Amino acid sequence: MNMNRLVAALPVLVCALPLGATGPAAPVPFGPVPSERQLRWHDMEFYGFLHFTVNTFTDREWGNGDESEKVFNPTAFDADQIASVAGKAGMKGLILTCKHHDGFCLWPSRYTEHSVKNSPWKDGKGDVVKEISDAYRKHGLRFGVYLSPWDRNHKDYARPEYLTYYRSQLRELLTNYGEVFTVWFDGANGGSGYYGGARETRRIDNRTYYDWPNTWKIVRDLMPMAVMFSDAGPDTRWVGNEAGKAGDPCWATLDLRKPGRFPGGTSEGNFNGERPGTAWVPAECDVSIRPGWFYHPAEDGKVKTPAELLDIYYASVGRGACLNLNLPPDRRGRIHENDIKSLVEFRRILDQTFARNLAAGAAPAASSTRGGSAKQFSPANLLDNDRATCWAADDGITSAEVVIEMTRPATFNVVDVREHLPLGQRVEAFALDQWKDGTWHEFAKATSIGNRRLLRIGSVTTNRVRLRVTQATACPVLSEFGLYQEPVVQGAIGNGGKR
Ligand code: FUL
Repeated sequence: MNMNRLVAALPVLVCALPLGATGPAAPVPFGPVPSERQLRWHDMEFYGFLHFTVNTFTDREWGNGDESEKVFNPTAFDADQIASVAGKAGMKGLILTCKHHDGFCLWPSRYTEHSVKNSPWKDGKGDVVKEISDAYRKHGLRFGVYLSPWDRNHKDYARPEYLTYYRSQLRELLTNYGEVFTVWFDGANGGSGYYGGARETRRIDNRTYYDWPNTWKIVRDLMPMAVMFSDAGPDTRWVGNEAGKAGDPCWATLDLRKPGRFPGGTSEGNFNGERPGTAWVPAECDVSIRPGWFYHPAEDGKVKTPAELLDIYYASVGRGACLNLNLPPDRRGRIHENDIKSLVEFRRILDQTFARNLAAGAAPAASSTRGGSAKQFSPANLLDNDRATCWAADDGITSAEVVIEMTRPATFNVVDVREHLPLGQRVEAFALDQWKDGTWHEFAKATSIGNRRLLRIGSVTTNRVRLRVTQATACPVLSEFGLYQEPVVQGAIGNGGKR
C-alpha cells in the first residue's frame, strides 16, 4: 500500500510524514479508524442536553401527546443565560430536544400545528430552536438536534405517512438552523399515545419502520460533519445506561454484524464496546444533572453534587467516551440556580486539576522510538500538549515503555493518557510505575485508552514515572501523557474513577 496516499486520505494525521518528506513511515492503522466527523466529536469530550418541552410545564417525563400547545409558556426564556451557563461549565455543545416523544415542536414547523406557533409564548411568534442555536454560536458552542422518532401526538405514527413527516422535519431542522454537530436518534419507541385522538397503543418494528439507511442519508446529505447517535451508531453509540458511566474497558469499536444492531435494537456490548469490532462507533454517556430529564420543582434539592459530577466525568471522558450532561431549563426557561452552583464548582475543580501538567518539561526516554526518529515519533511529543503529534514504537513492538524523568519530585493523583486516534485503538493494557527506594513500584494499571484515559489514583510523589504498554495489537502510538493533582473534593465518594 502506498503510505503517502493513505496518509493523505486520513484526517488529522499530523504525526505522519508530510507528502514527499523523508523519515520513518507512519504506522499502518489498526482495525477500524474514526472518520473526520468522529475525530471532531471526540475532541469535544463534554457537551450537554437540554430537555425542554410541554413536560416542563406539566411536570411529566413523557408527555402523552395530547397536551395543549397553550401549556408551553416560559415566563422568562433566556437562551443567552442557558448558553452562557453551559459554556462556563466547559461544555463544547448542547443538544436541544427540538421534539420529544410528546410531539410538541419547539420551532414553528411547517408540517404541524402542534408547536410553539400555537402557544402563548411570544404570542406564537417565538422559535426556541432559532434562539437557542443562535445563542450557542454566540457563546462558541456547537448545536445538536434531538428529534424523537416516536411521536405520541401524530395521527399517522406507525403508518408510512409518518415517516414522510419525520423526514420533512429532519430536513427543516438541518436546513434552517446552521451547522449541527450531532443528530441524536432516541431508541425509545412505540406504545400508548394520543395519536391524533385515536388514544391507542401503536407498535412499530424498529428494524424496518424508520428505514434507517435512507433516514441517515438525509443527515449525511444535508449535514456531512454531523455525527449520528443511536443505540447502534452509525457514528456514536449509547453507552447502555443513563448514569453517565462507561465500562472499563470501553473500546471505541463495535461489531455491527451482531444480530439486533439497529437503532432501538440491542445495546448489549455497548458498555464495554467490542474488540476489534467492524466499525468505529465510540460511546456517548448521557446523564441528567437531576433525577429526571425534564425540570420538576420537586427535584430542586436533588441536583448532582460537584463530587458526583466529577465521578461521572472520570467514568465517561476518562474512559475515552464523550459526556452528554443534561441541563433541564425550568419554567422560566432558564437553568436553575442550584444546577448552576453545582456546575460552577465542578468546573472550578476540573480547571484547577488540569491547570498544570506536572510532567511538562521532563525528559522522556522510550524503549523503542519509531525509526530512531529524533522528532517525528519522539516520546517528547507526549508532553507537548499537542494531540496531533505522537510517540510511536517500531513495527512489531507490542510492549514498550517510556520513562519520564522530572527535574524535581512531583505529587500527583491523576494520570492522563491519549492514543493517536487516526491510527486506531491499539493499546490493550498498560501500567504505571514510580521510582522509589532505588526500584520501580507499580501504582496503577488499566486496559483501554482511546481518546483519553484518566486514572484517579492515591497520591504519588516521585521524580521518575514509567509508562509501560504491556499489551497492544500493533505498535503503540500515543499522543499525550500528563500527571495532575486534583484538589480535595468535598463529599467525594470516588465511585467513578477509582481512587
Ligand atoms: C430516553 C427518553 O425516553 C428520555 O425521555 C430521554 O429523552 C433520554 C435522553 O432518552 O430514551
